[in-house]
Amino acid sequence: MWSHAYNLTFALRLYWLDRAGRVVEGSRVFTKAIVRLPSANFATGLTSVEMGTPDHGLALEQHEAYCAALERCGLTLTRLEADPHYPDSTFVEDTAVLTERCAIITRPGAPSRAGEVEVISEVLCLFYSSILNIQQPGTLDGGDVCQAGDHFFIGISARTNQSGAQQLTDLLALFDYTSSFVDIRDMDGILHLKSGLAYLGDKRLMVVDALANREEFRSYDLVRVHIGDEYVANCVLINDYVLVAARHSAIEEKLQLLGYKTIVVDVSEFQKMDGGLSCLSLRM
Ligand code: CIR
Repeated sequence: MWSHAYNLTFALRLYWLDRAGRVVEGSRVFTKAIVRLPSANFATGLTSVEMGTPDHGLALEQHEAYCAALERCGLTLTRLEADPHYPDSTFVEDTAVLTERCAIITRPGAPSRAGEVEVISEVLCLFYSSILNIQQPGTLDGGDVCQAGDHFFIGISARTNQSGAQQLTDLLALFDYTSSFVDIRDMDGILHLKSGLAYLGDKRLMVVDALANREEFRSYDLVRVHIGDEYVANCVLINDYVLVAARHSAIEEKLQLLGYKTIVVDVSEFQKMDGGLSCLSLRM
């Protein structure tokens, strides 16, 4: 049944020739994204950092600028209303894993976030013929899932357990994707795997120093992010652009030297709630 659905799914992927004339697999072509406004009580959500209370008015402005950046990348947005029942629900990325071939609804690891998946499931029905679910006892946050071509790195974290990671692996395998686990439970300051890792296409990863020596990343070109700059590792490649967090100009310049076009987005109010650029949208 799922392989039938797979055939119905429209997958877009860029390919090009490198300087030696080899075919290089690029990254996905994204056309749409789902975003959700921060609710007025968003400062009552979960956070592990002590950076002060976010300003809701400024968060709304930053969210709008973030949406404009996504549109500049070519995405058509589905904008969801804020939901005060779920103060963390602006971080939509954690509720689903969206691939070119299927959508998988997660089971968020924080109990206060469990109900966020309901609305997202309804919305995803509009876009996907194949929607699967992570089941009990598994927990999985989308922020722990980093797609690198046809391979997925899955973080085992305070939010994503072994069962959730294994279920995701098994579901992705039905659609010819491979996966491997990256245990980040002993790492301070990294809530999710993508807090310290981003795929930049063409077998290149941006990675914090603390993850750089992991065996899993040995066959990739690494753009390293040093101590003090970790927050910028949560950048997002969308079509022709990389979204980069404000106030990290050295990394931005490094990306530009590598040939990337960058868009700087200030999400300081979301950082206060442990959120970064990737968490604020579900891209497809
Ligand atoms: C939480 O702790 O769940 C939210 N305050 C932040 C979630 C950030 N999501 C992400 O990195 N994917």
